[in-house]
Amino acid sequence: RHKFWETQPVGQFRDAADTSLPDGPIEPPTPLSEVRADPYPLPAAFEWLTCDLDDDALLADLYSLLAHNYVEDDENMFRFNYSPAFLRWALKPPSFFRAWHIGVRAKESKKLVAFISGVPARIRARDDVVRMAEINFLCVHKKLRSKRLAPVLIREVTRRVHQENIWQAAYTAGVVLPTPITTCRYWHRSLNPKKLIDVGFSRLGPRMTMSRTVRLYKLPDAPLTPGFRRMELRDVTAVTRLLRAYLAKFVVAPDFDEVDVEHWLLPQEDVVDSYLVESPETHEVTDFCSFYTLPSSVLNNANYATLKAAYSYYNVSTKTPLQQLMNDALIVAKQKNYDVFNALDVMENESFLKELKFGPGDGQLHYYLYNYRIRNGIKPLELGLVLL
Ligand code: MYA
Ligand code: JJ1
Repeated sequence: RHKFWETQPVGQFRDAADTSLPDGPIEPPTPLSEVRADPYPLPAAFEWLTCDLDDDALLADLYSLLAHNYVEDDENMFRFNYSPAFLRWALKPPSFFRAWHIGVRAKESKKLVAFISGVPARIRARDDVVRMAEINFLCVHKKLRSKRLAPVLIREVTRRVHQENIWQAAYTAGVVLPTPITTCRYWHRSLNPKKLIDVGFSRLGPRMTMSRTVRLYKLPDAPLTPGFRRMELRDVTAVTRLLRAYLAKFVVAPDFDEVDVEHWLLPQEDVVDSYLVESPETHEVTDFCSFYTLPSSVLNNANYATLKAAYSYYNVSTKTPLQQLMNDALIVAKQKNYDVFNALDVMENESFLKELKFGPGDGQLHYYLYNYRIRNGIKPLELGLVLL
C-alpha cells in the first residue's frame, strides 16, 4: 500500500503487534564512506538547486511556491501563507546546513517547482538525546503532483542529512503514514469571530446571534497578570532555565540551550512572540508563553484575502496558573490584531483549551520520527515538541 514508505526505516504498520522490538534506532548508522556521494536522479527536465535563503530573489520564489502550492484544509478553503521573514527564521537556526535547503527547478525556465528542507535539532526521546533533522516544507507544485517526485525529495534530503552523520529525523504531516508516534488535534480560539464566520472558518453556533457571539469571545484590552511583559535578550538565561526544567517532563521534547532559545524564542515582529511574567517583588522570571505567526490565504472570498493566525508554541507556568497565562497570550494576540489563536492538544494544553473557549478544529497533525522506534507511541500530553 505504501510503495515508498515500506522501504524506509520507520515503524511499519505490520510491526505494531511485535512487543519484542526495542525503543531506539531502527537501523544502525552506515560508515560515511558508504553514503551515496551524488544526488538522486531527477526527471530530465528538472535540476537540483541548493537554496541560499539570504538571496532575496530566491526567498521570494520559495515564498511564492509555498503560497500557491503548500498545505490546505480538507475543503480547500484556506492555504498556509508562511511569510518570507518566517521562512528565513524557520530554516536558518544555529548551525543550519545550507545543503539541507533543497529546491527543484525546471532546467529551461529556472522556475522553482518543488522544495524540501531540514534543520538540525537535538531531540530527547525518553532519556536519549538524539541529533536529528527536522524536516519541513515538503512541497511539489500542483501541476507536478502524483508523479512520485516526493520520494525523490525525501531520499535526497535523507542523503544530505546522512552526510552530516545524522541518522534520525522528526516531522509532522496532516496525512497518515507509517507510523505516527502520536496524533494531535488542532484547537481554535476565535479572536475576530465576525471575520472568521464571514470567511467560513467558523459558523454561527445554534441559537447564537452575531452580537452574542462577539460578546462571548470578548477579551480585556490589556494583559491582567502583574509583571507580564515581552521577552528581551537579557531574559534568555532565565527562559532557558524555565523551559529546560519544563520540557524534561515530556517523553519526546527538544533539548534547547541558550543559543537555541535566543533563536527560537526571542521576539521577531510578525514571526515569533514571547512573553514572560517577572515577579514585581523578586524580579524572578516565573512563567513564559509564546506563539508564532502563520497567516492563511483565504481562497475564494470576496471580502478578505488572509486570516491572521497565532499558533501556540512553548509555554511554561510555575507560579501564574497556565490558564491565566494563556488568557494573557490571547489578550496580546487580540491587541495585535490576530483573527484566531490556534493550539494543539500537546503538553498541558488540554488543561486550558475548553475553559478559554477554544473549540476543536477539523484538522489533525500526525507526528513522526525517522529511524527511531517508540513502542506503542505516546499520548499528545506526553509530547513536548512543536514544529513550525
Ligand atoms: S508535511 C507537509 C507536506 N506538504 C503538503 O502537504 C503540501 C501540499 N502537497 C504537496 O506538495 C504534495 O502532495 C506532496 C506529495 C509533496 C506532499 N510526508 O510525489 P508523490 C508520500 C511524507 O506521487 P505528491 C512536511 O512537510 C505518499 O505516501 N510522505 O505525491 C513534512 C507516497 O508514498 P507511498 C508523503 O502528492 C514532510 C508518495 O509520497 C507526504 O505529488 C516529511 C507519493 O509521492 C508527506 N506529507 O507529493 C517528509 N505526502 O507510496 C518525510 C505524500 O509510500 C521526511 N507522501 O505511500 C522523512 C525523514 C527524512 C530525513 C531522514 C534523515 C535521517
Ligand atoms: O484550520 C483548520 N480548520 C478550521 C477551518 C475549517 C474549514 C473547513 N475545512 C476549523 N475551523 C473551526 C473553528 C471553530 C472556531 C470556533 C470554535 C469551534 C471551532 O476547524 C484545520 C485545523 O483544524 N487546519 C487544516 O486542516 C490545515 C492543515 C492541517 C495539517 C497540517 C499539516 C502540517 C504540515 C507539516 O509541517
